[in-house]
Amino acid sequence: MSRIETHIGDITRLAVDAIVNAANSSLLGGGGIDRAIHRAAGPELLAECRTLNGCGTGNAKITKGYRLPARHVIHTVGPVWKGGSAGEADLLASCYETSLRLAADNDCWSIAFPAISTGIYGYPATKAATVAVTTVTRVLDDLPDILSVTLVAFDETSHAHLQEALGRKTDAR
Ligand code: AR6
Repeated sequence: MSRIETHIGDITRLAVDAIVNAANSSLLGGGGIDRAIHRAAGPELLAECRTLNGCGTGNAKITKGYRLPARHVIHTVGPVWKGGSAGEADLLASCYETSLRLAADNDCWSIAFPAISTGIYGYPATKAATVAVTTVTRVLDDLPDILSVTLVAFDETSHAHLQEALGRKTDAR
């Protein structure tokens, strides 16, 4: 059975070992999902983030989940879309790969990802879904202990992009 599943809805409600936040390099909060996660986790999350000295694009850092049902939050910084020839795909893939490895290093065996970079950062949703699915599939081969990766879409359209990307992966096998 596949360890990759999809879900439509609010990532802050998921009771998994770690949810991933699409943050910015300050790690001090912002709009979109970042705001939703900080609001649901409570002020202790921002206090811990202040100790982390930010995070580079494509990298990830882990904190506790505080008032969230998830035990941990993995904060990653996606690339801003600049047309596609500024290394965006590699940086986005690095967000997924670094977050998964960090999860495994911290005994997080169920992880939920949002569609990193596809909101305020402007990454085209179809292309981002392909990067998410291909990267998670590749990295999971190397991390047999991870039990489930949930790719979370906030609406039906994003969900359709994920399903399409997962379908292409199945066809190719
Ligand atoms: N649950 C699941 N998905 C969500 C939720 C939610 N509660 N809220 C939004 N999304 P964005 P980015 C989806 O803009 O593009 C922040 O200010 C949303 O529909 O949150 O990586 C940071 O601080 C979209 O598909 O993140 C950075 O400055 C996806 O999550 C900047 O935005 C990502 O949208 C990061 O931009």
